[in-house]
Amino acid sequence: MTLNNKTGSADLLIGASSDAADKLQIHEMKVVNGVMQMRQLDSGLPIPAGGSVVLEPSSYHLMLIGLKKPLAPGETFPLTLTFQKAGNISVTVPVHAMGATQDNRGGMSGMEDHKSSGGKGNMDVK
Ligand SMILES: [Cu+2]
Repeated sequence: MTLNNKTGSADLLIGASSDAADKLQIHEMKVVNGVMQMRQLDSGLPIPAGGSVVLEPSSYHLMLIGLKKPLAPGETFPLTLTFQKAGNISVTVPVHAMGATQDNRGGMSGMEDHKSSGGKGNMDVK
């Protein structure tokens, strides 16, 4: 999933929610001392003015905590992204089969190349 900011001012992804899970967290994955680590971005994910940020497994992603029901590959589910300036934007994301990066707390979104429909307002989510 790619977040495109088509406005002239920077924005911040400050949260996300979905009926599919208890809560969603914005995570960053990076290699520290040769070890892949994941951490939650407490202050949000900045989207530069006129720029874009890609959500993918090896980088920034949304983590679904406490899935309400199992998500099967091929299904889609709705997601609401909350931006500091653009406000709430609803998208529909597909579920992909996952590999070893899955942990037992839930699933990840932003895996692979999400082609999400929807997106209104100034922030375009694809
Ligand atoms: Cu994560």
